[in-house]
This record gives sequence, C-alpha cells and structure tokens, in this order.
Amino acid sequence: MAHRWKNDLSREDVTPEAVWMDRRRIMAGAVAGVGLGLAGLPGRGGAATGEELEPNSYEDITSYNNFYEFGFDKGDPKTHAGELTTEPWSVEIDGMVERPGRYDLADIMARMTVEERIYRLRCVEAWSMVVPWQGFELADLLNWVGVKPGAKYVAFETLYRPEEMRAQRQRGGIDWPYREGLRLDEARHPLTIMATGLYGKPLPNQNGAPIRLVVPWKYGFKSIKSVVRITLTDSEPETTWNMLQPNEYGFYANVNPNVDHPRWSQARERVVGGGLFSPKQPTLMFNGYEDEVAALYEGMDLERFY
Ligand SMILES: Nc1nc2c(c(=O)[nH]1)N[C@H]1C(S)=C(S)[C@@H](COP(=O)(O)O)O[C@H]1N2
Ligand SMILES: [Mo]
Repeated sequence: MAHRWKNDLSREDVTPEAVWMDRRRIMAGAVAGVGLGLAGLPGRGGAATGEELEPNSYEDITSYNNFYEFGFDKGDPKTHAGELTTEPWSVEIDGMVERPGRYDLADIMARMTVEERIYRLRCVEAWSMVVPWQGFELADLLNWVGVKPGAKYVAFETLYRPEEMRAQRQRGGIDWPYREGLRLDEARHPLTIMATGLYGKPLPNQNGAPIRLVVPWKYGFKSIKSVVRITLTDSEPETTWNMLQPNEYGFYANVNPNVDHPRWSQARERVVGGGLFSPKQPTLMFNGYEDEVAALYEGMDLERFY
C-alpha cells in the first residue's frame, strides 16, 4: 500500500484551530510538569511506561483518515464526510440485553460521563498517531441497558446511507454496512470508550461523528465510526476486514509487533506528522497497553488469533 501524508503545519498557514491546539499542548505540558490534573486519568499516557503522550495536531488527526464510506484516499474523508447528516442520531441497542431499544444519542449522553482519554492509534497499515479523545466507557452504556447472561460478544454497525456516504453507492468492494465486534470482556474493559469528541470539540465527521468506538490496544480498523447499532450476541460476529481478507485481518487484531501482516512487518510504525525523514518508531505490544490488557488473552496463541 502506498501512503501519503501531510507535513506539519508551516508557520505560514497557522489556523485558529492550530493556535488553539498549540495552547492545549503547552497546557498539557505545564500540567504534567507539576504532576496534577490530567495525570490521574486512566487513559492518560502509556500507563505501562509512565510516559506522557504528545498528541498529534488537530490538522493531522482530521485530515489523514480512513473512512472508506467516503473514499479510499487519506484525504477523502475530510473532503466528503461533510455530506453526512449527524443530527438527529440514534443507536439501536439490541440482542441479548434487558432493555433493547432505539436510543436517542442525546438520551445516552445525558446519562454518560464524558472524560478525556489521550490514546495511541495504530493503524494496521503501520502508521500511528496520538489522539486526545473525549468519550465515555462502553461498559457504562452496557450496564445501563443491561447485558443478559449468556451474551459473549458485542457487534457494531456503522450507518448505511448511500445518499450521503458516497462509496456506499459503488458496487463491489466492501459489503456495507461496515461492521466490527469485540468479545464482551474487551468491550467492558475500562480502556474501551465510545468517543464523541476530540480536542475538546464535537467529533468531526471524518473521525466518525457523532459517536464511534475506540479500542486503543487494537489496530485502528476495530475502532468503528458513526455507530448506529450495538448488538449483544453469544457468537463471534462477522467483521468487515475479516470478511474481505480473512488471512490478513483477524477478529482480534491486537497490535502486536511480533506478528507480521502477511505483506508487511508490524515491528515499526511511521508517526503521522513526523516529517518525511523522521525515523519509524518501534511498535509496542498491545500498542503500549500491555499492563492493562494482557490478562484478557492469557493462554491464547496470539499468532493463531491475530
Ligand atoms: N465505519 C468505518 N469505521 C472505520 C473505518 C472505516 O473505513 N469505516 N476505518 C477504520 C480504520 S482502518 C482506522 S485506522 C480508523 C481511523 O480513525 P481516524 O480516521 O479517526 O484516525 O478508523 C476505523 N474505523
Ligand atoms: Mo486502519
């Protein structure tokens, strides 16, 4: 796969957004320096290393995207995702739940606690970013609707609306809607969030507005965007990339530098916005969240369950 990316903002094209972002960066640094505030959040930095993560710029995060409903180039989502109407929005929660229903996003948000989580995002294509998300724990939503005994997996679906999602109008390729899934214990893990914002603003359409999943220890394709349906089930759900290329993309898709993609190494990653000549950085086991999540996979052969 060929990749293109944006260089850092040059001083000449500083936008109000970029200035605001720079302020955030400075503030985060100041807070870290005195050991207060954000340091207490569970998602802050790499808990394993105690390291503070430096978020990518707002520009990087919102202009270099994968959202195939709007095209296959990294710039397509920013160009075309504005065609999507995100209000009103509801999420159907069904399957093995005590209180199934079609929930208005506003009603969900009224009950959830939104917090900031600064997470690494590692795409299976071997690039990465750091994103300051706002969101709530998926576990809280699952508790609110009540998971029935016997449920073992959670399936997710993106909106299917070809009038507004231009690539859904084309034939061939992906079998829409985009689908993803997690094991129930993964879905309930405190690192797993439903994101509704980034950099303190509502989630831009290209990043999966108005609500998307974020699972920071898995390859980015698991973090499904613009979610309209969440289904509790007792069998492993079908997932988009696994359906397309089962030998390349598994259900688990845990970030793992020791298990290569059949066509490229996963040992290292290019940091988006790092500039043309910046060296690739080593990819971390479970994307740096090994201390938090390794127990979920105890005894599992991670080469087999890739
Ligand atoms: N519905 C949907 N969700 C999706 C995708 C997609 O094409 N469609 N791409 C995935 C991939 S491959 C990645 S790397 C991340 C990218 O998220 P970002 O654009 O917010 O960085 O979204 C994931 N979620
Ligand atoms: Mo990805």
